[in-house]
Amino acid sequence: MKHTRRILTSLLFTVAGIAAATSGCTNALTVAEFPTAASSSSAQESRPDLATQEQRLAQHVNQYPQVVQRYPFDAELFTQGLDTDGQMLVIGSGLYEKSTIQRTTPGAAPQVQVALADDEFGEGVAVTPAGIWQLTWRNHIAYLRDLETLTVRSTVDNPREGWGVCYDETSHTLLTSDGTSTLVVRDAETFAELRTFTVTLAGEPIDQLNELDCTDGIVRANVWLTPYVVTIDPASGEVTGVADISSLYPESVQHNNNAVANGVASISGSDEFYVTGKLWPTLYRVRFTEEPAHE
Ligand SMILES: [Ca+2]
Repeated sequence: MKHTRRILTSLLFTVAGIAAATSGCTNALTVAEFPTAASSSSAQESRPDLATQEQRLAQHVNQYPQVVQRYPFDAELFTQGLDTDGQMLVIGSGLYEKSTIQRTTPGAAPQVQVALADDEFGEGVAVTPAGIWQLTWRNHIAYLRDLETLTVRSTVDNPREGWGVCYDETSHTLLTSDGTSTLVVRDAETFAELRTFTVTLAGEPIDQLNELDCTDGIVRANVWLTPYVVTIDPASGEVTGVADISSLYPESVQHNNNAVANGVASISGSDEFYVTGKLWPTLYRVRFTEEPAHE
């Protein structure tokens, strides 16, 4: 499996390099979420090199997923958001003309599914007492949806790109990512920005933060284009753990550079998580351990 991981990692470096060189290309999948396209030049200059960042993350890996259960998952979903309240599963998917949000249970067909407008690109989702938040990538809006019907209750402006979102019940706040190393703490009912902080590993920023999970005051984030899920202390912004989930990459997507790991949802009342990726045919229930799984 280590061999497979090296191949995958090298593939991801290559993809990132190609994307960097061809950010004006018309392949929607390739440019989707490519972070420099809408960033200021000054922000770009201070951003870490993707390959260097992936090497830094690899050096700090100290967690691995142990699979508790596998469920079939809709491989048509370009998964951008995954959350659960312990019973229902809420899944947000992206791509123009294909974005949806659904509520379901693991392994089951959608109970309720709503399509976004064709010109909207859906991103992260978060279940809160007030409803379900769903971000859009560059539409500069976020939706608060009804918990049951998923119909839109309110629409708010978001000048940032929308990537990941999670709800921290201990502080009753949202956390959002925008593809940089910055996370934004927000009012969970109004979406208003309360504060921002920078996520760092050994003192250096970690960029490309994507899908998020908040549980017990701890934040986890997929790092885009990598098989890594970082654990973050929101008080300091420091990365306190790096999980390597490359062992979960399904065979069917290993040729697809866009089908990266994306989606982490802690299961309340347990130390387990749902984990999946874009276009993955499998949803995993895992717990993170310090030892790689024996295969
Ligand atoms: Ca999540």
